[in-house]
Amino acid sequence: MSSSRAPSHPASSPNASEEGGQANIPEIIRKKRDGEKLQPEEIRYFVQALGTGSFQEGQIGALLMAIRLRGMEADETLALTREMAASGRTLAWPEQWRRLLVDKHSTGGVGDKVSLPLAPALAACGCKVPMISGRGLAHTGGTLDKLESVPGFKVSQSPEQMKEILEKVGCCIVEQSKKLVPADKVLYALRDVTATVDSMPLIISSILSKKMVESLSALVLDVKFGSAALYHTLESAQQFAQNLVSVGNQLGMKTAAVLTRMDEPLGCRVGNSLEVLEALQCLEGGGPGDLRELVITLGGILLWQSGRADSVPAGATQIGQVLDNGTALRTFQAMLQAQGVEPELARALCQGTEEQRLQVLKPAGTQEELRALRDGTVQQILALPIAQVLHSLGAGRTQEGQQINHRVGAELLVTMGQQVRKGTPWIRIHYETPQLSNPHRGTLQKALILGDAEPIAPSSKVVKMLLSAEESAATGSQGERGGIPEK
Ligand code: IUR
Repeated sequence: MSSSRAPSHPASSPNASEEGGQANIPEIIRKKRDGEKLQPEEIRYFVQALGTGSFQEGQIGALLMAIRLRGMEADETLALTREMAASGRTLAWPEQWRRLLVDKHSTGGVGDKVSLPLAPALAACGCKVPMISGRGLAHTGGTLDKLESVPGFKVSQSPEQMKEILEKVGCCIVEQSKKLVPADKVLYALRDVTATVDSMPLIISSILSKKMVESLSALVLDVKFGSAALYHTLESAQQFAQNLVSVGNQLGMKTAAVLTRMDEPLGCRVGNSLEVLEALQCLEGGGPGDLRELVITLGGILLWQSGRADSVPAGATQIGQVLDNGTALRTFQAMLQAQGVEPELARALCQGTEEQRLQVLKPAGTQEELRALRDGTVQQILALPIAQVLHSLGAGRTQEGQQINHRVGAELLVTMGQQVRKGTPWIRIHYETPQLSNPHRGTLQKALILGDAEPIAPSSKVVKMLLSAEESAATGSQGERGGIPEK
């Protein structure tokens, strides 16, 4: 496999922020702090300096905050994305894979384990999925953290190992590394601890630099909106999705986006190892309906974009078939093994009973159920307070590199629209140290919103699709849910 490598030293210093041939880093920070536009050379200098240690951590944090507060213009974001992608190697694949290379990425949610079933389902349909994923950011969970709850799973894979796994299995899920998008590895971890996660140019460059390095043919983005998402309103998420789709297309990937609701958790389980268990249910053709719906919708779009299905619904049907007939699950098992999991453990997880799975994933020491405080119909189960409590119980990080507890999590015991009686258990919290406290219990109780309305059926989380420009032209318009466009 061939690959290209960026120069390992910063380019010549930018004129505007140059002092006697030395780049003046405080000047780059000052410019962005004061709302000025950074020049492409300054952006290149910044990204290349991340790899050489010439920026102090405090300076990186300051520039991130300046970008968070002042934003970036479209061409600055595009330049940042390209430079981040060029900070490491670009993956190059056999020519015959060209149309098969697809991937999905989400902007982060609570209980969002979609990548775990989706990558093997796509591989089972003949695609190649070289997924470079992320860890938890802020209160949201990360695919890599979920997979690391499986003993032996190695998220760190070289480009050569990725190619081998793609040849054998069809999909892999790996982390950024010194070789792969190293600039994102540095910035991703620092954003998480400097309150700069929710910056549009930083999110766009983080997501699309990883995808650009994968040399994809087609990409679908799951853009979340709602009280537990980075974007709270449909309008702001749609604006963001349009920017993502536009930059993705400019970078040569057929890019589509789906806008999905993130007020309640996706599925019924939140927390790393609990989410692996739920992903396995989905891979067996079961599991919560909202999870399956999102997996088959995103997969359907990718199969259609890559020419493996005549329409999005036809693609969704294919994904449903490989979930139902066991081929996606067998592909997941093969991926676990290829990424370091002992064959017996992978078999116990993928072919075993729930009990055998729990022997591998080891539940948390303590489990406690909270009960409904009154009679009523479940109107909402707010994901944000649940995620915040789990984060403070050790499911997420407050410092870079911090160890997390993969066993911390929550199981929802009621569903939207269900009628419950006072005293009905509605959530089971899994924890160890720190212990669940009364303030935690109080916060969690506020997450269950009960009303007096008649029971209602849960509504779909998929609200809207934005297809790439080329596909929009082919289908006539952006697709709304319920009117999934035919090619
Ligand atoms: N996923 C990423 O890879 N990067 C981000 O910034 C977010 C999600 I938010």
